[in-house]
Amino acid sequence: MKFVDEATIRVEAGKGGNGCLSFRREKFVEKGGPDGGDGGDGGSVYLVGDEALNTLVDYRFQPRYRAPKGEHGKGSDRTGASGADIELKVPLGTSVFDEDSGSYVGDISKPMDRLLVARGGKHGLGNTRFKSSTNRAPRQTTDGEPGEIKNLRLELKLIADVGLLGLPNVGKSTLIRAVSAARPKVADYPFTTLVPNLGVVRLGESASFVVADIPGLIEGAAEGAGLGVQFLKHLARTRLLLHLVDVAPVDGSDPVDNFRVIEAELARYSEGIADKDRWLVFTKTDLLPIDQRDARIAALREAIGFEGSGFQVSSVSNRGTTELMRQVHRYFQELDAADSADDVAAEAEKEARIREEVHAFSAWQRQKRRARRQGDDDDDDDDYDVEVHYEQ
Ligand SMILES: Nc1nc2c(ncn2[C@@H]2O[C@H](COP(=O)(O)OP(=O)(O)OP(=O)(O)O)[C@@H](O)[C@H]2O)c(=O)[nH]1
Ligand SMILES: [Mg+2]
Repeated sequence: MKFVDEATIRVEAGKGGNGCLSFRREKFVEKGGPDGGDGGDGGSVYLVGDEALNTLVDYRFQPRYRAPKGEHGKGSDRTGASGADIELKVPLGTSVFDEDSGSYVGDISKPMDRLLVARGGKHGLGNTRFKSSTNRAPRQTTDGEPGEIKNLRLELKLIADVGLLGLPNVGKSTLIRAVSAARPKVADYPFTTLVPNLGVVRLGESASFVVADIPGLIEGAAEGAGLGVQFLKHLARTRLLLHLVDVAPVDGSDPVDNFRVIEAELARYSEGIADKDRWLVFTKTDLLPIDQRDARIAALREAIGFEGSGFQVSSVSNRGTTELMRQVHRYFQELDAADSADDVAAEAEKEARIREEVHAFSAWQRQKRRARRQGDDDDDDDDYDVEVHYEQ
């Protein structure tokens, strides 16, 4: 299965059926009254949330959907049948934009969320409707209205509570393997992870949350270097980011510089995401001699000048990993307890801002890709030809 997190589709609602022009024919009545029925309404198109899906790949293969039209009205006052609505299933976390106007249409975030994206045309009226005391034989009818036609841009942002952020090779996938049942590939070269992985962290019976491991970023990612920043959008819906910094990179690079590279790319991509709560997590602490470990890490922290919470882990020796997950869970509990109406409004505002930033960025990237291709109209530009893993 391909992992596709963006798609453009065309949805066409059905036209309403026309009203009918008809008169009753009765055996001994020369001309009966009008009996033309109304047409039926055209079918509408809805998007519906389906938690079993985690990719928009189907919409890449089949980008066009048409709801049936309403039937025309008939004689004997028979109303035409309405066209059935059609429902297109999309993964939770799908944002919908009108491709032509660029405006935001809505979000699908819960199972069975239902979003009207193209309204079916209203039915036309049969001549019966125009009967009056002064006009007993109306020849007037109306036609059904056309259905809405929309080009929609779908953008999927996976739903996770925690996002892992960092350069390639810092140990993001190893951490998610250490704390969840997810089994993303781990290797000692950059860009091992090519698509996001989700892992469910369970702490006891009822405590669980979802962690997203995304491909590593490098300097220039916002301009497309490495795998680019397109995966950052999957951090948009997280409540907490863990910024992983390797304390002893094999390439001899400076952890402080490495930290800054990620901060800069993040800020260039989306200020809203950069403003999210973020903790600093030093990884691979087993690579430091034990007697120097704490002092070296304290010095790094000082040099980085990070204000928020700081942690150290070794996923290989499982040092600090469970404790980190406990802290994350405690933090979520505090957030949930503090949730007030004000927070909800402020959160919604932040979410809207991030949605717009992510959308604008992806539109800009598409434009650049298009300009580069010049004339090549194959729009197969957002595929990652690999699998997405979601393990419980
Ligand atoms: N010594 C030590 N090595 C680690 C630790 N965590 C990860 N590694 C090693 O670091 C290398 C990279 O680990 P990954 O988990 O693949 O790193 P990543 O951040 O997911 O990398 P990308 O997917 O390329 O972005 C692998 O060789 C791991 O075995 C750790 O705690 N200690
Ligand atoms: Mg990885």
